[in-house]
Amino acid sequence: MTTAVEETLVLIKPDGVARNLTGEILRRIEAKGYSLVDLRMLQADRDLLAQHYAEHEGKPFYEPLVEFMESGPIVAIRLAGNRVIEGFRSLAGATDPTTALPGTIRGDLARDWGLKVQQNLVHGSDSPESAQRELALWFG
Ligand code: IDP
Repeated sequence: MTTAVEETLVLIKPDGVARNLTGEILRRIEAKGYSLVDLRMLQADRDLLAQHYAEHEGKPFYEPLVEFMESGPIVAIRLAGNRVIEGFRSLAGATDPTTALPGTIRGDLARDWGLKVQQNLVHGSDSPESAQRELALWFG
């Protein structure tokens, strides 16, 4: 096992905020031992979302995804901890709430509510490069 203190970008997506799950999601993150370095609530505009999801442009789910992410406020979190990039993704669970394991944020909280797969409550950066790029986008 290696140790590496990292930072990652976590987003509580509009479904998480609308369903009053911000506290529950933050509780799980803090209980795991990660540190909230910075946190802001904002309504993301299309330009920010287009940059954030640039790798998915052109895919069939891109437009519904951007529309969903524009649909309400998002909580953006700069999160720090030992191997937090991989660790938070493990805490979040699989992308599709239907197959996300029990014990994960998506597995426990998204299954019966997110009727569409994009409604999976949270985002977490998937690599150190993505984390750096996404943190710069959302926190400047
Ligand atoms: P991740 O959020 O688990 O890293 P990505 O593959 O990066 O998953 O996809 C970004 C987001 O796009 C997902 O969280 C989900 O909201 C949405 N998404 C991914 N694949 C699909 C799909 O096949 N249909 C609809 N939405 C999708």
